[in-house]
Amino acid sequence: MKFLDQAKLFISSGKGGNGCVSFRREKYIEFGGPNGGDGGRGGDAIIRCVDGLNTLIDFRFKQHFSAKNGEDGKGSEKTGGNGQDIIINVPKGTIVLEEDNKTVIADLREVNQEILILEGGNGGFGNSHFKGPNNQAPRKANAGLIGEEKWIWLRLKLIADAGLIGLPNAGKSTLISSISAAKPKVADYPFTTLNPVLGITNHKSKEITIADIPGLIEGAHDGKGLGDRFLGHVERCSILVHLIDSFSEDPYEDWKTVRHEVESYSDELAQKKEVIALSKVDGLNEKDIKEKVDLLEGKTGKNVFPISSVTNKGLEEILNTVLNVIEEKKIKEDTKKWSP
Ligand SMILES: Nc1nc2c(ncn2[C@@H]2O[C@H](COP(=O)(O)OP(=O)(O)OP(=O)(O)O)[C@@H](O)[C@H]2O)c(=O)[nH]1
Ligand SMILES: [Mg+2]
Repeated sequence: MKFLDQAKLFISSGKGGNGCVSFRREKYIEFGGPNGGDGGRGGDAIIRCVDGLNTLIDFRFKQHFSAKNGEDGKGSEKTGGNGQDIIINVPKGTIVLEEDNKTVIADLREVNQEILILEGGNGGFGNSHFKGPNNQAPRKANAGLIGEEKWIWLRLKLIADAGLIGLPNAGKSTLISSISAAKPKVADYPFTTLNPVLGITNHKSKEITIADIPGLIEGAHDGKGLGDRFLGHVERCSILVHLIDSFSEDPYEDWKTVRHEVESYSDELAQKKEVIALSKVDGLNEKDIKEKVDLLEGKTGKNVFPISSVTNKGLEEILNTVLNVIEEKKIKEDTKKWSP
């Protein structure tokens, strides 16, 4: 199975053009001086963060990216043209790593942010550079410098305001499809979602981005069911919305299972604000809902919202909470930015 959140690329910058050996040949000038131009610079390899991309899917089909070589210098002092840069466009949230897939080269979080990954080789000097008092007719020119090449990894960690977590079949994808235009597959069997999906919802004229990830199971933080990779996608969210199926035999046990994975993954993730959504409550009567909500709130110490993505019950309330947390976090970050 191929995933869209990781890609290995081979990139190369361009070689510089060679300097040229050439002499002036003009009527009435017997011994024309050297006039070989310099080679052009090889193109750079650049990675740029752009809007409008959500996955690394394009790299499934193309893994090699080469900048163009600089042109060789020409006679009459003509410098060769510079080689064209290669620009690799990636989505917001892409981390660029060395071939070892561990050493981070860059973390591209802002649109238009770019990094120069490999520099093109310099062009070589043409023979006009080598003219001196002792050598009026140098036959020497430099070769252009070679470009560089290497393998790198791209890893996408979605940047969303809220992340949906929960066991498989908890109703995460149904929720995101009822509050946003995202239409992930929904089905009545576990592991329906295989790749993270981003949805955008408008609430009180504010945009909220929400990440739906595949269901988490015991051992997820260790990579079981690729869970560690999925947890990476909610690492940068302001708030976790933890869905628990109200039809479950033991909702508290479900909560603990997923919490254990979150806590084992990282402290940072564990400390994120979490709200609980008790899902699919259209199947329960008010008394049962209250009983389950009270029980979960008592045991977890967190706010529990009974919701139904079918009747839209509770969605307004949960979005209000999500929005409040996001706004609070923004205010905190802005204060940090502006205070000396
Ligand atoms: N009655 C009812 N059924 C729901 C609701 N939300 C989800 N379901 C059903 O629950 C099943 C699982 O829903 P999904 O949204 O695919 O669950 P998921 O959490 O995304 O599952 P994975 O992608 O496998 O992790 C589907 O059959 C849905 O129709 C709800 O609010 N009410
Ligand atoms: Mg799903």
